[in-house]
This record gives sequence, C-alpha cells and structure tokens, in this order.
Amino acid sequence: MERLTRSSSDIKTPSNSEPWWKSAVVYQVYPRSFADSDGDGIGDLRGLISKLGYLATLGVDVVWVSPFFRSPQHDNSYDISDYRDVDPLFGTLADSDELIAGLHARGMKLMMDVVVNHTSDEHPWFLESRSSLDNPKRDWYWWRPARPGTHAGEPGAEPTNWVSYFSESSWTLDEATGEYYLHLFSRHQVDLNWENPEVRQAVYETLRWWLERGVDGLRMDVINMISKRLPLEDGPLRPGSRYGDGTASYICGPRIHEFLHELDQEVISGHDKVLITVGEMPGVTVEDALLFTDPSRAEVDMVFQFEHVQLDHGPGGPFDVRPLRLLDLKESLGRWQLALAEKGWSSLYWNNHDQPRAVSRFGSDNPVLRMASAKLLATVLHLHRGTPYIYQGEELGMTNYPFQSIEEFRDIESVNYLRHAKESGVDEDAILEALRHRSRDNARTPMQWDAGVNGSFTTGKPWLAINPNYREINVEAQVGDPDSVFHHYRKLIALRHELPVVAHGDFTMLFPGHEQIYAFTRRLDNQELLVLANISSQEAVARFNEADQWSTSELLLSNYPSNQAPLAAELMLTPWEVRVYLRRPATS
Ligand code: TEU
Repeated sequence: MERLTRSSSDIKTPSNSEPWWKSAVVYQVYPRSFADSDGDGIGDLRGLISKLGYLATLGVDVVWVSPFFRSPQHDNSYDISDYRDVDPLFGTLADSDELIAGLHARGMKLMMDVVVNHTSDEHPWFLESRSSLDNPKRDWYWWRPARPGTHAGEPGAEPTNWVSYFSESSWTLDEATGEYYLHLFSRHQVDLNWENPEVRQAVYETLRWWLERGVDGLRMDVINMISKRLPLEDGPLRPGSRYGDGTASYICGPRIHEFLHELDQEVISGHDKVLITVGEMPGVTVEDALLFTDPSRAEVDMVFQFEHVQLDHGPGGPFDVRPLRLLDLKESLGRWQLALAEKGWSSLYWNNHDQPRAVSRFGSDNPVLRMASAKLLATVLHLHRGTPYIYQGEELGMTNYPFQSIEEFRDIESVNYLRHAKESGVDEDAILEALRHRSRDNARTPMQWDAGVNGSFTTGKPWLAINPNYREINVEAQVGDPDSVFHHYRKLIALRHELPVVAHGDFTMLFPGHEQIYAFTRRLDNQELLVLANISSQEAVARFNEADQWSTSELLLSNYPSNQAPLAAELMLTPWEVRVYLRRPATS
C-alpha cells in the first residue's frame, strides 16, 4: 500500500496553517549498515534505493540519510573531505539523484545530514589553511600557538585544556607551522571558524547546491557548537583527568542564534518548498530549545536534545554507566513537553546511530519481553507531541550486540575510549562492560533483512558483524506477521497521519510520581487520547480516578490484544503492557 505523492502540501501557501512536518515521521538510515548492493560488505546508496519500497510500506514521510559524502571515513563520513561528491564506497552523485527521485516518486522526502561544524583534515580548505601561516584560508579554522611559557608539543602546551568528545585533547599540533588546530571531535575533524563570513558563505553555497538537487530537509550535526566564546579559555578540570571541560566555550555560544538565523535566511526561507530542519544539539537546555524553535525567530524547526539520553550517564560521560530511573525519564520528557507546548516544536527519539539500542536500554531484550517492550517504547514515544524519528532496525526491535571482546569495536569513539581507559589503568573487563552498554557500534551492526547468510545485508563480509539474533529478528519475518513490532510501528505512523490529536493535541502527564507507569493524555478540541504504559518487568497497579470518564472510549491500540480489561479505578497492567484509548465527542 503506497501513498500518493503529497506534493501539494509542500508548496508554500498562506492557507497551510500547520507545516507538514508536524504530522510527519522521519526514518534514519545509516547507509554503511543498511543494504549493500555490490558485495564489498559496506552498505551503499544503490542498496538503499533497492529498499525504498520497504520504507514506503512502513509509511514514513522523510528519510534522513547519515552522511554519504566523500570522506577518509575516520568517523564514517562525519569527517567530510568533499561536500559536493558522494564517497565511492557509497556510490556516485548520479546514485544520489536517483535516490532523491525514487523517494519523491513514492511520496517521501530526503533529509540530508549536514556536517559543517567541522571538515575532514583532508578537505582542500584545511589543506590550504595548514599550508602556511599567511594562507588566505588560515583563518577558516581555529589556529592557536602553544600556551605561553610552554614549548609546542610538550604535554600541557595545548592552547586550552579542553578534552575532545573522543577522549583526547581538543588540539593537535601541526608541526609544519608550529601551531595547534582545534577539533572538538577527532583530530581528523577540524572545527571551522564560523566567525569568518567567507566560511559561512561557503557553507551556504554548498547547502543551496544540494537543495537544488532536490533535497527536502537538513539535519545539522552538532550545530549548536559552531559559535565559540572568545577568547578561547580553559574549562574546569575533569575529576581524575589532566583535561578540562570546554563546553562553556562552545555549547550555544554567543552568536549561535545569529548564525542559525542567517543560515535560515540564506538557505531555507527563500526556498520554494517548505523544508524540514533539525539541529543536533548536545547540551542544549530547554530554554535555548524554545528560542531555537520559535517560528518567529526563523532558526530551525526542531532540535535533537540530549537530556533524556544522558540520564543513565554518570559524571564521567557516556561510558560511566548508571541505572536509569523511570521517574527521571518522565520528569525530563514531561518538562520538555511542557516547555515547548505553546511555541516551538520537539523532535522525539530513543535511538540513532550514536545511541545503544532502545530495547536493550529502556526496554527489555529478554526474548519473552522484547517484543512487548519494543511496542511499548514505540507507542509512548510516537504519541508524545513532536516529530518522531525511527532509527533503522528500531521498527524490528533490534537489540544491542553481544560483544565478547574489546577487539570487536570499530567506532572511533569506542576505540579511542578503549585506548585512553587502558592507558589510565582501567581493568579490561570493566572497559568491555561499559562498551557493551554504550558503544555506538550497538546501533551500527547491519540491518537484518531476512534469515539468510548475514541477514542478506551483503553477499560479502560485513564491515561490522551482524547480530546473531538476525535469524529471529528480521524484516522478512515481521512484514509477514501482523502482530510484529514492524506492524505496530506502521499503525503508529498511520495514526499520526489520520488523527489530528496525535500531531497537534496538547500533552498532560499522569501519575508523575509512579515508579513503573508512564501515562499521559493528549487532547485536541473534543478528541482525547489516553496512553497507559507499564515500563517495567513487574505487574503495575495504579488508582485511576478518571476511569468513569473513559468508560465510553475505544481501545485504539495495545500490545497484549487478548487483554481487553476495561478501564477500572484499580488499574492493573501486565509487564510492558501499553494501551491507548481514544475518546471522541458523543454523537447526538
Ligand atoms: O554526534 C555528536 C555527539 O555529541 C556524539 O558524538 C555523542 O556525544 C556521542 O556519540 C555519545 O556517545 C554527531 C554525530 O551524530 C556523530 O556520529 C559524530 O561522530 C559527531 O557528531 C561528530 O561529527
């Protein structure tokens, strides 16, 4: 069942009071791990093109494709050396044109991943910049001499004490010119200097070039880090480390709103289609998110916030694993819902290519509870107010990978953490345990298409091992099974398209102090939804005083179809049970 092309909703007219992306669902593809067409073990654009029918069956509106641009692949194309070319690993520009045309023909849109906080250290701009102290592009990046009183190259001579996101210093010495360059991520991802107007114009030109090719939206990588607070200064020392935390100097820096508004004016607003934009923003506060997404400020449509995916991090960061408390999750997501209720808009996600698998993290990957918990998580997330994002394989309930040894990790964040933790004397078992929970490789194992060799992801040797549970958890098995996690996602997507209350209704949290139940209502005019979920592996009971008011409602969706228990004042939910009720105005 494929939908008609909804091109009429794209055109800007004064009568479109709500933008189309408020009732849309976005699906993220990590191309390296999605489908391999040429047997080299790495997914590619032609592989993705061959699966567009699958995405249309699921019913998503937008496909966000992680970067496929030319890159030395230190961080899988999040280190770009040519913004206007496709990496040969993934295909050609002609393939990207075909991808866009194929999506459009099926009524879907392409969201491109824009990585412009930094370029690869092999990008021609950086090669020029590093070539001499007086090169015209020297100022396109952040160059600084060694700290006064030190000699370049000795430990502690870095211009500031900041640690990068990938465990090392944020500064690397360039021997040829004797200065350091800034990189908030790996040394192969060099921060662009957005203070320089030439840099900004070069970025805008590139983005316009892609929009001309038919791209419909932009996901902007770590975009709240492009404005740096000057002068660049040391941050507070991390406990037990020689490095400091520099985030106060670059998260939502002084010119961030100005830069994003300028980008909107130069690239987005003038376009003849209504585009979708989302800014990835680690460390963003809800107050800032409100400013970023207030439509009257014209910056971005929504942000990816990180609060809810950091509730199980200790002070040491992602690899400092802590248990998640449901009360914290409800408090955090509830506060974001409330803050963006009147103005602005939310993005909704459990998963992406940087996060461990949601079922293993927030649900239960115990084979008996896995399916129920996957459906519950989907329901809770998709029925919040905001635009939901599905990460490839999430619609199947794919789980974390059972890593057995530290040799198995490929991701630069994991590999760097591993090296630094070992150097600091952390026990190997403890490192493996942390990586098992947190490594981004959990999300990056190949998509599980069927029960054939390597899940039919590739005919060759996959670049990262496939999860051995692909024989049970795969697309083919689920598309043919109306009770599958896949079909549950399909229903949720359809609900968003059909019921205005899903996209536009208000949000009220119920039982905020309950340690197992996640419940809320959504209301628009006379339509009301009630979502009741037991996020635990034990039975849950709550006193539900409004049961009478819901007595005439219809059970719209649930994950235990045999459980038709009516709503009662003494509410009982089985482990990982979720129910959604709809109350419509009484017909007279
Ligand atoms: O991620 C930014 C980011 O904050 C992550 O690195 C996150 O902190 C970490 O993965 C948590 O464990 C974006 C991209 O999504 C990521 O894949 C890139 O590695 C990074 O930027 C650099 O471009």
